[in-house]
Amino acid sequence: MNPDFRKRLLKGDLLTGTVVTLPCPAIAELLSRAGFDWLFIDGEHGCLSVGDIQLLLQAAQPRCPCVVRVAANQDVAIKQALDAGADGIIAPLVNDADTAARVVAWAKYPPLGKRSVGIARAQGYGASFADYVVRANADTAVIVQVEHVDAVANIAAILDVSGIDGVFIGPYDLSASMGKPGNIHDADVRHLIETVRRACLERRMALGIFGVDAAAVAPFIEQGYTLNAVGMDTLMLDQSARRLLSGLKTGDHR
Ligand code: 3PY
Ligand code: MG
Repeated sequence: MNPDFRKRLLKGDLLTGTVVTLPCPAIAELLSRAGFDWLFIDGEHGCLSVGDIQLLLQAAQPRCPCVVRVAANQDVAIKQALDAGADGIIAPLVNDADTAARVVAWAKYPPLGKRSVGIARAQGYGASFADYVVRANADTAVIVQVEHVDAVANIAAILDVSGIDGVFIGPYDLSASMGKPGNIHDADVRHLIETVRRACLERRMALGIFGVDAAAVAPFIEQGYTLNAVGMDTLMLDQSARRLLSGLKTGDHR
């Protein structure tokens, strides 16, 4: 586990990551060398088993901190990601304070929470167990996704939950919850995103967002978003493959 990630998150450092969805360790390794501050390992929408997630973590760490977006807000997904060695978790669709409190509890050992104690990769398969158990609560980042109209309505109560280190806006699910799936530039969607930004900045809560490319994320960085994920392994591969081929066909390579 990389103790710096949570510290940098809380300090408000600009942390630019990218999303890994493919169960291929070489891709995580390659992206970990590209200069990103963190990798967003997508256990929710990526085709990743717990075993795949561990292989991605092994390929990218300790070069690059990795945060796992868990498949669902339940204790099993959270403890498996952390036991595999994630530097933090991102919990999807955290729509109210009770859910946020449960996520924190499942991610932190007692007395702060209720995380169950295992012996796995995070604990050095036993060799660094004692050290890990002492450090884990301080070094594990807990990030909640605000990506539903209900979450925006409950934003103050969610931010009041102790133990949340950051908020990550999911613009796509947020737009879907408003009956406008994918319409992330819609004025009403933008209005709710701005509501979340103000609430987070008022409380000095680290805030981030996902965007498919630099143009999508850059305006948010200017507005104080520090924990951002730009692009995705699949998009990068698809776009560069198409660009390569069309450059050859049209002569744009010259
Ligand atoms: C969303 O836009 O819904 C996301 O979860 C992005 O990560
Ligand atoms: Mg989402």
